[in-house]
Amino acid sequence: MKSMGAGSVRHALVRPVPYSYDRCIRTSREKIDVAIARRQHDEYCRALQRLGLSLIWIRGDNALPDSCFVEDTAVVFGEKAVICNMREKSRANEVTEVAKVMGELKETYRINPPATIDGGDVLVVEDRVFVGISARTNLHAVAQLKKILGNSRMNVVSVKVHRVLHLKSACTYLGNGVVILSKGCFDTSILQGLGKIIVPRGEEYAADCLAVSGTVLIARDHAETRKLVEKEGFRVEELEMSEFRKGDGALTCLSIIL
Ligand code: CIR
Repeated sequence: MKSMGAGSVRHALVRPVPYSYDRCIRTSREKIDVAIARRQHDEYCRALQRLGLSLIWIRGDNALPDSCFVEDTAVVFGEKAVICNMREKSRANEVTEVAKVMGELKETYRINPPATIDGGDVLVVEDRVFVGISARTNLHAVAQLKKILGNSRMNVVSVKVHRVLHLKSACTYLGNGVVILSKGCFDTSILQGLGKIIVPRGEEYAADCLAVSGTVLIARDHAETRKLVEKEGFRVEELEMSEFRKGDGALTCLSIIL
């Protein structure tokens, strides 16, 4: 097993699946079973704990159907946390509780209108920050992020996202200079110098996976992707994500790793 860049990772922010989750924003019409989603979330949280993360819970809120997708509310860069301005009206209030908790843990900054951004569009690879320009995230947000990170060594790069909701729906960082991605969703030349695992056709959903301390959590039933990730030296655990997939969410969306 490889040793990961994220060796000092210790906490994960998570938020319960609300009872209203079946009213979340989504493109699929498949029926969501909220009870199963809650069980899958429990399994997810247990996996994070097994991997050594201690959980910080944001108070659940049934008035916010998408609130379990906590990744979209804030992005952490070392000791700084940036609270997002979310474009979707039904999600905008998700940041209130997150900002309170984040304020206790980090030096917090805000993205302000006309900028809009979802955390799912921010892919951090060591000192590079790739920001997806998507239906949710605009160039004003990139400009504000650049200012916030201005005195750091982080380099912010924007990239247009196609066909998927967020940049991280199509690409995640596994550590040790390796990204995993699904082709055809953004200009991959931005990832120059990085090792790349390309998910096979039909397994695109597995490009949104979560690496914690050398283990990669991937969505169940993506056997080819699993083999490719293991071949790169990572340990893999599979999780059932059916109900989150129906809500256009995946593995990274359910936590913020600190
Ligand atoms: C939404 O459309 O906003 C949610 N139903 C799904 C958000 C998934 N978040 C993510 O990929 N970071």
